[in-house]
Amino acid sequence: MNDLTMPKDFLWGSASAAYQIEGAHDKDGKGISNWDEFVQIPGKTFKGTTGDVAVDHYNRFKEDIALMAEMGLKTYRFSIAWTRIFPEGKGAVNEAGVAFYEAIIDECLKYGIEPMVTLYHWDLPQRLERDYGGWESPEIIEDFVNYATYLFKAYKGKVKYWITINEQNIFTDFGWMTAMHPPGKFNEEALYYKVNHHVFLAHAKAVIAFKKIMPDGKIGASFAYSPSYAVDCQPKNAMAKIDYDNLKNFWWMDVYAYGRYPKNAYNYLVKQGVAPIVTETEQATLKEAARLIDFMGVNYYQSAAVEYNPIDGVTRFGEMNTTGKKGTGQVTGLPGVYKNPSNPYLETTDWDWVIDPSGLRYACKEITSRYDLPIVISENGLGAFDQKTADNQIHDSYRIAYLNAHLKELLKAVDEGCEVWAYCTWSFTDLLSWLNGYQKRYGFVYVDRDEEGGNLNRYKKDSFYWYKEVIATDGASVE
Ligand code: BGP
Repeated sequence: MNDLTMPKDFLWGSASAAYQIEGAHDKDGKGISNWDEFVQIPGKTFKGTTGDVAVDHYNRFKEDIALMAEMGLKTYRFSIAWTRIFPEGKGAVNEAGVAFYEAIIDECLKYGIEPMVTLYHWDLPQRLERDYGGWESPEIIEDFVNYATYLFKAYKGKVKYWITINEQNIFTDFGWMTAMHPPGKFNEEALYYKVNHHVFLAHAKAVIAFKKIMPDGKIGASFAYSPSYAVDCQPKNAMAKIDYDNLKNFWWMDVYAYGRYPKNAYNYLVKQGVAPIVTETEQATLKEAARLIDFMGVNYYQSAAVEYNPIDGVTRFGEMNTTGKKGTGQVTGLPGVYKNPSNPYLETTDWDWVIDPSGLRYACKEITSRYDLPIVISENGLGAFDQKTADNQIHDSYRIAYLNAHLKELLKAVDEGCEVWAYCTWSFTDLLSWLNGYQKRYGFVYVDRDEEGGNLNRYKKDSFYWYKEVIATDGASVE
């Protein structure tokens, strides 16, 4: 037994996202999202997988939440599909969609599970994309705030924890730089920063609206944080690290926490001719929201090694490993600034993601010293190939080892003075991985389906029982 534990009210949780689990893509009045359309483009997803059926959580949420209760989960983080609430992004409300999420919330509350709601986990109403280019237009800010405000009012008194935006850094990078997510644009750097600016303002205005409706509620954004290590102490590599942090990490977290962009990065982007324009009113809005947010949400999967990248060095557009064939991912970077080589001290997953438990503690300490904010770990987990045996067992000892090692570091982070409110694993059931199909599994609960389909039955993996014990002992069973 470990002598470090989490406080009694610690939110042991698990997370999901609407498009990745629900299915029922055209049921009960739901509108069409950017993802519903994007997955139809040949070559965009692994073996053409879609979330049309996903793992059918839409019809099986009671079974899934009963399993969460059996495990003893304290919080369930899920996202709301904007298109179920406002099928056209704005205008008429779809009551069936509002009722669907209310049923999920009530089911959680019935078992004493705290619902944690993400407003935007990447599925944008296609109508807004068509009408004005979605996030490319400032028009989206008001539509997002209306959508958010509607939900704050609808679920006030039932939902205390809210996440505005999931991984703004990822969906904008994939959407406007590498063309891997909708709207599938390539190397549109100025637009990428403009889009981000709109997302920041939408987040900020939603936070301000939230505090008027639920002054005691808790709100923040979830950032995909890869803390960085310079490959060595050569000054040019140390410089590459600080540039990487300013451009790839603080660019987002500083706006959430301070309401302003990091100066050196902004200056660099001005020289490149791609910096977003910030008006005085916008600046004030960002600062006001920064004063109001309650926590920094962190999705932690891996750290990044950083090295100086010559001007004729690697670009941002290397191949990403979406097949699970180890070693097929390529090194990427920003010419003249930094690159992210592999870290010789760390193992990787089959999808070439670095496994670095101590990076989680590093991330918490950086946030604590830089922002002095409470932390919600809104995602952490291992994507792996799992095998179901003939007698329906799933022996995922590698997942237990991964989560155990990360939790150990999180316990140490708390012991070292970080205020951590929640830890949500990704994910509770297996689900669709956006670009990697169904074969990259993350859940405590195995779902019997693959790229072609399946019967969707649920089976508890070994990790299910392991996490149950962790929760029951407040973390003392972490080895
Ligand atoms: C995060 C997303 C999740 C989830 C997870 C695992 O970036 O917020 O939605 O997909 O990563 O990533 P992947 O599915 O690519 O393995």
